[in-house]
Amino acid sequence: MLSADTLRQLADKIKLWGKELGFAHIGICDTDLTSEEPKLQQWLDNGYHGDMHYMANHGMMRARPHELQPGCLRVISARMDYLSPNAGFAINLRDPNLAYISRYAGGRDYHKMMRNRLKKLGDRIADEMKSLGEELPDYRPFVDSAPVLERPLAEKAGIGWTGKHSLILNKDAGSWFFLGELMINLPLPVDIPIKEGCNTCVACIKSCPTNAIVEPYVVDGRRCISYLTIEHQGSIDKELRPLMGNRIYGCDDCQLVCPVNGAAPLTNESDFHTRDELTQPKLLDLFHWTEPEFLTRMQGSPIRRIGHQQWLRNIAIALGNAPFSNEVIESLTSKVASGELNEVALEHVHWAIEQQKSKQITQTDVVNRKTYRVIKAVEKGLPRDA
Ligand code: B12
Ligand code: SF4
Ligand code: SF4
Repeated sequence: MLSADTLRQLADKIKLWGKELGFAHIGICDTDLTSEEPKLQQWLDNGYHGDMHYMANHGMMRARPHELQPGCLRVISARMDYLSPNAGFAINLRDPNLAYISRYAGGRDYHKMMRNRLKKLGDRIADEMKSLGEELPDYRPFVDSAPVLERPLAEKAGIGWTGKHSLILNKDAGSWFFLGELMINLPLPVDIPIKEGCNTCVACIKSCPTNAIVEPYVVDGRRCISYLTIEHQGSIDKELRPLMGNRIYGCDDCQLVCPVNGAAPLTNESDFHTRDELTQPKLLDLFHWTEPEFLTRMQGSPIRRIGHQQWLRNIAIALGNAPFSNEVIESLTSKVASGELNEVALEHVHWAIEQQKSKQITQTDVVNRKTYRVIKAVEKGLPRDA
């Protein structure tokens, strides 16, 4: 049985080891998320999870870490920063012939890397327990695992507060970070949640291109560009397509306009640096990648997970939103002729051709007004990353 003093010292060591393993912040909380259960249930009842069926499958287990990992007493919540240098947010959003790819996805997939580091943290705790002559602890790492309600846990553990865009943010760290957890059966001392909040700011709600933030702290997943481009495999609502602009994988707008991100640190992990081919990529170049090329170039990237057809579907929407160009129409038409498209991708490519042709007659604004305001906010508020 560990004394309160030994547990406190152990918690301090865990935070130190976490830093050595590349985590920017480690916090500890208990496993009680009872107050979150009605909010999660309401979100599911509203159907905001769309076809992310895994969100509903686990029932309330997502809010009950001790049911997920029997014996678990504490959750060690960890933050890892991912903002790459030379983010070029505004450069990409301003040019509708370039693709915008969410900045979390420009480098290597974070899941395995973070899970391994969390496992190492668990192993170090086990070594320490052994050297103290104590029983070895049970622990299990989670990163973005469907069953865990990661944001409320991070909030409880003092990593940050819940922003009105529903992400966790912190005045020193902004929100450009991933979350991961180590569940453990030790009664470590818990951290205190941060009191800070968004106050009267509503910038993220106002700037969301598809109005997915339906009320403060609540995102209707079905309208979020991240869901549409990554999670949703079927046809995308025609009303939403023009609002997606050139965002072909994820979206960052609600974080781009957030004043708290002005002070966000860059990542220390070179694994998260944007790959050359994804730094200001031309839509047409990406559209021309064959399936083997897509699979080779996206090796180790989270983008690979969506597959080549969904990749083409997403780019087709952006090409439909791009300014009129004969080259674009020719590329879209030859893709149809190639016979390589599945039904869903084909329908989007036909849509893009129609959009392009309609612009031949009426050249409309290439960047819509909301996106223009986001670009301005980035250039003013995030000059380093613009
Ligand atoms: C499903 C999912 C999505 C879905 C749904 C998003 C959503 N808002 O739920 C989609 C695909 C749209 C998505 C998008 C993104 N995601 Co995502 N996603 C998840 C996942 C797997 C589950 C989230 C979840 O449980 N949603 C269900 C709802 C009910 O939970 P919630 O949003 O946390 O809601 C709570 C609060 O809003 C709160 N609440 C409700 N009312 C009120 C009122 C007040 C006053 C307060 C304080 C709180 C509050 O109660 C709710 C229940 O606890 C997590 C990983 C995980 N396992 O947790 C990653 C995760 C949340 N995603 C992440 C990221 C990075 C993104 C994107 C930024 C990716 C991108 N750039 O494209 C976008 C951001 C969109 C956005 N604004 O949320 C990170 C967030 C890191 C952070 N800093 O917070 C996570 C934690 C993954 C990770 N391991 O790092 N995501
Ligand atoms: S990620 Fe984009 S689409 Fe999703 S809530 Fe944020 S601004 Fe809206
Ligand atoms: S943009 Fe404003 S309201 Fe939205 S998360 Fe940032 S501070 Fe909060």
